[in-house]
Amino acid sequence: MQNSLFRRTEEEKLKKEGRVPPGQALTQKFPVLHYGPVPQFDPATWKFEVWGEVEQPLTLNWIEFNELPKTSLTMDIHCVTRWSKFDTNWQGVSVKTLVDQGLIKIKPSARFVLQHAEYGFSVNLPLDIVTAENFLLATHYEGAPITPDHGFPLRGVVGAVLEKTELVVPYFWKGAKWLRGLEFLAEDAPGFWEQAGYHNRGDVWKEERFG
Ligand SMILES: Nc1nc2c(c(=O)[nH]1)N[C@H]1C(S)=C(S)[C@@H](COP(=O)(O)O)O[C@H]1N2
Ligand SMILES: [Mo]
Repeated sequence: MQNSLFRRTEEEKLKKEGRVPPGQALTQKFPVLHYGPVPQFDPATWKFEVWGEVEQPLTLNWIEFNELPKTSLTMDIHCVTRWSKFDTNWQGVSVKTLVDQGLIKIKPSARFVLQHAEYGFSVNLPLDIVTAENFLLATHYEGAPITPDHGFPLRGVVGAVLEKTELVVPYFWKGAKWLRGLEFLAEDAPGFWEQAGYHNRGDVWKEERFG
């Protein structure tokens, strides 16, 4: 963690505002964290799929995905390895929009969602988080396409939306980079990091780091 006077002054200010969760420190960089290699993106074969507890499965190619209405979100993100980044801006498609537009019709039996990414990576979240405003299928970070090591062309992002502090705030691992689909589930199923010993819920403010 860099320790410039600027970083520490900024961190003090955020702490006074009650925005720094326990055990976290401000970073002004953007660390890269993932298991395995960075996958190649081929727009000709890339597909985004939705299946499971939905009325009808959905498949969108890269062109179709980019025609969906986009949303912009500013949120704080908190990595379980103890760095936090504040006021990060993301652009992409919210699941809420897909539901509102009737593209996804969620069955009443659905309670959880698994994000499926390249190389079989997965991560689970409760349905109410995925359909809330703090969850985004993100294509852009700070106005530019997400870089390959941060998840290009699509990643899930979940964080604290400032106006929604009453929501559970999951650690940043709960967003899958190189996202390829969403599976709606009646029963919870642990994802990659959850199976490796991380907490199933991962609430930042309760410091739910390990299960
Ligand atoms: N596909 C994939 N997504 C992933 C991971 C991973 O290993 N594979 N790691 C998660 C973890 S542990 C973190 S902290 C964030 C890191 O995102 P960043 O590299 O953009 O900072 O990605 C999450 N998404
Ligand atoms: Mo992480």
